[in-house]
Amino acid sequence: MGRTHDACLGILAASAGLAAGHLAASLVDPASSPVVAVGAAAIDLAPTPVKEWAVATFGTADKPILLGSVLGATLAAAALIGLLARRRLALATALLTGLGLVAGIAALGRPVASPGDAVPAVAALVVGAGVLVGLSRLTREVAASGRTSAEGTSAGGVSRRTMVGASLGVAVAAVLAGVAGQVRATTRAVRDRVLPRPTEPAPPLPAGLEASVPGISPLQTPTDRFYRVDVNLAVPRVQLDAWALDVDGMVARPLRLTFEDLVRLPLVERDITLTCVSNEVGGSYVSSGRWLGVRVSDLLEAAGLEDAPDQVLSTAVDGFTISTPLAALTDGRDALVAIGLNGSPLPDEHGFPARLVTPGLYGFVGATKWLRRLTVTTYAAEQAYWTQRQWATDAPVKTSARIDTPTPLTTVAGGRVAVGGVAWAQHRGIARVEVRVDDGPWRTAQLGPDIGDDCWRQWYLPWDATPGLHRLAVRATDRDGDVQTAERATPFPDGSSGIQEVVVTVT
Ligand SMILES: Nc1nc2c(c(=O)[nH]1)N[C@H]1C(S)=C(S)[C@@H](COP(=O)(O)O)O[C@H]1N2
Ligand SMILES: [Mo]
Repeated sequence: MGRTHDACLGILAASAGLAAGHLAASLVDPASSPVVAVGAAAIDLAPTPVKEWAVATFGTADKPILLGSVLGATLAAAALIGLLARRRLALATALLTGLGLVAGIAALGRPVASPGDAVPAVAALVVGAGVLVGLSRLTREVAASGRTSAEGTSAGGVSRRTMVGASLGVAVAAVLAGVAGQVRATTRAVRDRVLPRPTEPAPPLPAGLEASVPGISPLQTPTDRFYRVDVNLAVPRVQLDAWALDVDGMVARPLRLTFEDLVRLPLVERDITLTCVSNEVGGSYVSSGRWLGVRVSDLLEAAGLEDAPDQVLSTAVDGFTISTPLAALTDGRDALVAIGLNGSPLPDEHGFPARLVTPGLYGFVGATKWLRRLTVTTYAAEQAYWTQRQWATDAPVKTSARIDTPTPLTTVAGGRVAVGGVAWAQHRGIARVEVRVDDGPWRTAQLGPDIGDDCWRQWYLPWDATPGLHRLAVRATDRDGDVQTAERATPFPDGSSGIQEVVVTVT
């Protein structure tokens, strides 16, 4: 039994520990699972440029890649610990304890951690160290009996079999614990999910252009295709009976509303497009949905504003914060505490049980998921997560258009080709979309049904395509008359301004 055996032993011990920790975390808080907690701490500590680089380079794969890296680094360290264990078991155990400590500190260092969140790290440590010490002893016994069997006894074979059996047992138990933890962490009782009827329903959706222009984004994004952006490695799973929404800060009457209280208030249904400021030109971080919720202005009115607040700081169940200009919540637009999306309760990924949706603002300043608290305050007094990272405090959505079809770098048959996509200028509305082929003139596209200024607009242009390589460009104009330009003005990171160009080959 050589170095490979020793390294595997370390890896097995760490895997068993991580699996035990994952299972324990599913009972307390999935976000305190060792790998998840360390990954989240890494996101938190990473300088903003690193975060932006990761999102730009890996896109939505950034989370699996981060978790994979943390797991890989842990197992690599575990292999080294395994190599040490044969001669210096005490040192190896101490190093393994160090890994457990890192996980524990990461879990407890989160903005909303309770002492119980240390349990997964402790479980990981106890199981990992137990397996390391146990298997190391076995290894020594096998080696010793191997020497005696060479001198004539037959005990060595039995011991070796015991070793293999014990390792397999640990491996199977680890897989079972890991899977059980994952299943527990991602399921929640269905009875939590009850959606009340709107007091003010939205009219039925008109038929969108998706029926006639293949490839164009549907007027309403199906919930399972709605883009997802957040800093969470583990999706918070909120238990309804332990949840309430607080409205506090500079108010005359602080409110605490349970889900039952919330759904008894007037509920409106609105079609609103949500966009991420990190959406690249032509990117997919934009979606439209039919939201059901309570107007934020109703809540603020019930609480009664006092003094001179200028922002509402919203806090999620995990302590993440977003600040929204008070003006955007009280100027008459339909900013909502939403509890439903497309006729169903919010999916966990999109903020169950309640989230903020602010028409016209990028998600990072107006769309807090897993909402727990609305604090009426000032920018001078409180800074939100992204504000602390030097992002803008106010971020109105830029007028933008996207070409959905034809897709970039594809080959299309010559003749009549439908160029189509969506355009959005939430809360200002789209007045015009224009398409340019190569260096030709800007030609006005047909617009799809208008379902309000807060929702995107489908558009299409029939194009007589001639053989060769062509460049298609699109730009939108909002109802304020602002034309989308090629410049990517950046008052905050990235910014989805700039026009999209798509290159296609026509045969
Ligand atoms: N709690 C919480 N809410 C959040 C975020 C987050 O990281 N945590 N990200 C925001 C950002 S940057 C965007 S663009 C939107 C995305 O909402 P969606 O994932 O439902 O599309 O959620 C916002 N709300
Ligand atoms: Mo975002």
